[in-house]
Amino acid sequence: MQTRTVPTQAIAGQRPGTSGLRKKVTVFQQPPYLENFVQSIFDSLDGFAGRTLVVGGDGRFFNDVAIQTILRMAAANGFGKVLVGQHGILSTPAASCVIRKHAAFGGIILSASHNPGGPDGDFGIKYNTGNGGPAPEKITEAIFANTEKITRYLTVDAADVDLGKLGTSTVAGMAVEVIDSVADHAELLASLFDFERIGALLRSGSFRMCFDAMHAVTGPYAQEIFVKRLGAPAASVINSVALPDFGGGHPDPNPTYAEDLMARMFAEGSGSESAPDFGAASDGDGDRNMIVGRRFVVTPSDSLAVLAANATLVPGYAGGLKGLARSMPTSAAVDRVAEKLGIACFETPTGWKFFGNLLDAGQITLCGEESAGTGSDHVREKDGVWAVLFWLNILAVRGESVEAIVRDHWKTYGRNYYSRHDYEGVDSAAANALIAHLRESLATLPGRTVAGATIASADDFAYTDPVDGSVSTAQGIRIGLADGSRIVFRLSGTGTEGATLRVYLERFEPDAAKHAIETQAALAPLIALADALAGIRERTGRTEPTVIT
Ligand code: VG1
Ligand code: CO
Repeated sequence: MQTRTVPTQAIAGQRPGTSGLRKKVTVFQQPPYLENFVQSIFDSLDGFAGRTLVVGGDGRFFNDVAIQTILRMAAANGFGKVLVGQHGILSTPAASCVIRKHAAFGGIILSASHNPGGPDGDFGIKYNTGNGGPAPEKITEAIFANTEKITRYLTVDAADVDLGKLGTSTVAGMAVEVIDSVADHAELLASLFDFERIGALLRSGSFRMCFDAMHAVTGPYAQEIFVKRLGAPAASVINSVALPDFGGGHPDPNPTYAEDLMARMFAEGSGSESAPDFGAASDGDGDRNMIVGRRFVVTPSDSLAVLAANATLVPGYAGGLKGLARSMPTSAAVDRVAEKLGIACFETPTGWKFFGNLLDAGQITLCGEESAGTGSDHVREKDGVWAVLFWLNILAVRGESVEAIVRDHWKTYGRNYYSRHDYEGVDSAAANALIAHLRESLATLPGRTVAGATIASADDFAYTDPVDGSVSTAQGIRIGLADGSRIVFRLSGTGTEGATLRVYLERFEPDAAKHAIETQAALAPLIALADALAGIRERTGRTEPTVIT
């Protein structure tokens, strides 16, 4: 093998965010942007000589080109083998599954997840460790440090691998095995859920489902699992052809961007024109899920709580749950379930990488985020199709509607009214100043009454990992009110244009007679308070959020 050492220079701004490095496709397309980052990943790892690397992505524009570059660099750096999904496709949870099942050293996932794709869209790349999970901050910071001092990258001269053909070939002596993108993940999911019972429900003719793959990576997974294995009618899966630009859409499963699904789930017609019983959507890389009942959207924080409360109905979790975890901005609905079950509930910073240690240590079984991510210890990523199957399994056993199950949950545990307001593409300087201003006022806020509300606590969330003791600071501004309500402010770490301000609003309502209020109305006083505290309108020039979830 002829390794080629190519001189290069550090490129500024290659620090991974909440979930890997995300930039415009046009940025990644300019050598040596991708090469520098990939070499910096390899330079931050030890002991991979001769070992296996998993590579795959969400199929977005530039995915195939980037994979060929990575294969040559993996060979030059001394990996023994690469497992790559057919056509370069692996959903994020499937990649996690493949890393674990094949005891790989780690994996590189190419995705900008819920960000739009195409030649003018976004691209992304992240490294997952041998447990199948996103690299912890210790590694992402080491990668970043390497990007700042890189002087060369290693590659080989070799032809492209045919990613369409299953089987093994070589790149400069390194084995490359093209694997079925779906098989391993589907097999794992079949071992957790009651496929017979779910299949019977989907084939019954009296239950209709609509899964919206949003022209993203879950298309092939949904076809194989829902249609082929479970026998759902073909019409149960829409937008299932994965496209490099996601059909021009924004593959973020929320009521604003999943328009097709929302139109169907809120349809007023009758018979086959009526709204299906169950709707769901996933995102670009298949790790998120949105759950919708007939004319009823399930808030992701509630969905996590409902799955936890009903987990023992599902074969894979029939033995009970070890513990639960949620990201800090996620509502405390799941905390109430943990309390009732007498198990621990951990509060972690935003991003799946913070769940890894708790899952590895066997301290938690289920975890989730308000951003439509739910998962368990079956892999080390959030898993969209898994969450949909979990809901289907519960629906098949309980025989009630989605809405009835959620309303019943509120009756038992109380309702955590919850909403997130996103202000996208805000001027970065203005967004940073807004957060800085809040940070400076933290010490003076407790005890003060603003817009009629008494503030009980105010801090900038810091987290000490209970397993390895690592500390993460500045993870979001939390304002707690005397009545238990809460507002959280943080800036997104996944965007590529300007800044995205996220404002998370939460109010607990124990009284079942007050569970039917429209969410934004129920949170109106908090929305006003958020503006009064942070000066959102004044500082960003925005009168309303870009997206409300
Ligand atoms: C967002 C979500 C966070 C999620 C992350 C990656 O991060 O808020 O909960 O883990 O995206 O999800 P941020 O920093 O933009 O708020 V995915 O599906 O885009 O990989
Ligand atoms: Co995603």
